[in-house]
Amino acid sequence: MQQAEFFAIRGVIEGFYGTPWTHAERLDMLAFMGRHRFNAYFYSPKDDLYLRERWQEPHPADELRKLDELLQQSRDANLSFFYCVSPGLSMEYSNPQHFAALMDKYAQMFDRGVRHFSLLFDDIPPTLLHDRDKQQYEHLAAAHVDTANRVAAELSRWSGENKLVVCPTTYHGLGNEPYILHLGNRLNAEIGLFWTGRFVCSPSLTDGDAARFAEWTKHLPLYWDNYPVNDLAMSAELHIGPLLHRDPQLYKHSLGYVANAMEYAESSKIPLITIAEFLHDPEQYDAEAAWRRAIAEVAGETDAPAFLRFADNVRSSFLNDRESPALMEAFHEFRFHFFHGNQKLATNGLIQLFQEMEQTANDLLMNMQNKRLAREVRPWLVKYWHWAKVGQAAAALIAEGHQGRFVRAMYHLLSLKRWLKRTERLPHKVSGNVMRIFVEAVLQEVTRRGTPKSL
Ligand code: LOG
Repeated sequence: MQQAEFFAIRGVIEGFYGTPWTHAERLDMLAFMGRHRFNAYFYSPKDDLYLRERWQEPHPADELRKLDELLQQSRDANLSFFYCVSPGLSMEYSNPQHFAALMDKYAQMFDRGVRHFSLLFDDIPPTLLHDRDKQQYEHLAAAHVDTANRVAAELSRWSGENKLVVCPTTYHGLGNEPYILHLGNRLNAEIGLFWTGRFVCSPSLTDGDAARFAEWTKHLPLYWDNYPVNDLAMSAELHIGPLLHRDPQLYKHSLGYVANAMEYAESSKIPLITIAEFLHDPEQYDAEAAWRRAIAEVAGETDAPAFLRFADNVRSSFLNDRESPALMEAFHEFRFHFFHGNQKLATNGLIQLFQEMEQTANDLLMNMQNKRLAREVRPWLVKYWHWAKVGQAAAALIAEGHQGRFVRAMYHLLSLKRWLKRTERLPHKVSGNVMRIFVEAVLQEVTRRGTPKSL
């Protein structure tokens, strides 16, 4: 007998700003999702014109052909394909023609076999835009309730199988804000309601918050978790760390969980595998172990050790502020031995550490087997390589200074400053502040000791 699932909906949403996945990436992602027992894909790239900006226009023929292939692939992978429309930038909710255009849009997909639909009202102006709507509705929430309930009614006339999920305009918070209270309490009970938790990007999701949200809105939250997405202000970060701080009991008050992915399809698979493990057995979920398995699968067994060393320095996100734990540990050890033990050994260890770091970066930059992954993570790897150069200059400076060879120390100091400047010009976030703090400590020490004398 099949084991009962914790979350009824286990999905991925292509819901980021930025370049949408290519058709090939999507097909590949759907197969990947099937293998990892996700059961829903939400088709909603923010920059697909026909889903948002030009929502009233039907999809052109070549797009429909691709959609047909996606639908077939979803069926093969046992996934519900959720077709999502975001009309809120321009829709006049009280205008029957606009409503008809919206239903025509859904009908285009219904005719091709889609039975899962979504109506997204995120990231639109928070008030009514059109005079006619202002006359007809008290506020935005009233317009959204009316529209969503009418869409649901129409969809259920087409088929009893049809399902609708709505993303509210207030999609984060507690669930007792005026808009969501109004919407939740009047929205037809069968309609799913997205929620990102307390924040747009919520550092934690708790069962207690979920229970209160459900009490206030009369809907179990359908989590729209903004991880691993790294769009807009997060674009310098590569979100390949494991899923963290999602309450193991979350499923008790939840309709499901949907992860918003990165525009980097291949890299997204790493956190998505950890998410799949969480969804399948939240109570036994072990983030580190899941992460190692994920890296072995996506990077491949051969590259996994090097990739792990690199990835340890791109863990940081709103989920995790413990960046570069292995490097941090190495710095603590160096400090201890340098000040309380054998300084030469300590310095040699440091030199070796940064040489290995450069070697890891070079190996991955030149020889990674997963070429798509290599292409996506390249800017972060280049930054990692630069930090290795900075580290080598700092270690050489310490070694020469320690032995009283001031001219050589001076050379390494200048080299350190040059590499640091080059490195800090690269916007991609690698190693958070760990390398920077280390280098600052070295520079301070040089200044304090006045070594070389001219400084
Ligand atoms: C968007 C989402 C975007 C994400 C992260 C929701 C419901 N909507 O603030 O498309 O990828 O934040 O930037 C969002 O989260 N709005």
